Amino acid sequence: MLHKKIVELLNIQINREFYSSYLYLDTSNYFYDNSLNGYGNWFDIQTQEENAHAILFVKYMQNNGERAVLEAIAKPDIAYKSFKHAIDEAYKHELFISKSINNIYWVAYELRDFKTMQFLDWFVKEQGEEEKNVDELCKRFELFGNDPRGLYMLDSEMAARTFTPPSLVL
Ligand code: OFO
Repeated sequence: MLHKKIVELLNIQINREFYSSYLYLDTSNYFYDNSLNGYGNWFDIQTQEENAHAILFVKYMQNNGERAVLEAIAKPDIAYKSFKHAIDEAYKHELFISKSINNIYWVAYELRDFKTMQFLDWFVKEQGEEEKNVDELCKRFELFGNDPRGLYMLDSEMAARTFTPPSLVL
């Protein structure tokens, strides 16, 4: 049995993970629409990762006798003003998600819910990696993205990203 506060926060997190997936699909669309297919691919993969994260939360609830409540997913409505703006928004979003996961961790800690803390350990680490990856995306864009040849090279690099399903075993 999970505490009702944990159930409530996990349900919110499921929606946030699905929203992340939706947001990055929109970002991917934006880049494809601007012929930066490598960045489009990078955000496509991110979309798949976020979707997988949402499912992991759903599974965790199932494994603990709880049925996840699937709420409506908000419309991603950021009007990107530039390529850099789109990447910066992704970084901002990752910081928000890290905060959200840390908050569940904190509540689990207060409730001495060691099982949920252990489940969340993987996500805490994953968010650390995602923050680093998107921060690197921002920095590399600042360095090379304003030069057409630099941008072409960056975009080609982004095309190489592939999806690896999460390694977390529930
Ligand atoms: Fe779900 O990993 Fe980032 O947001």
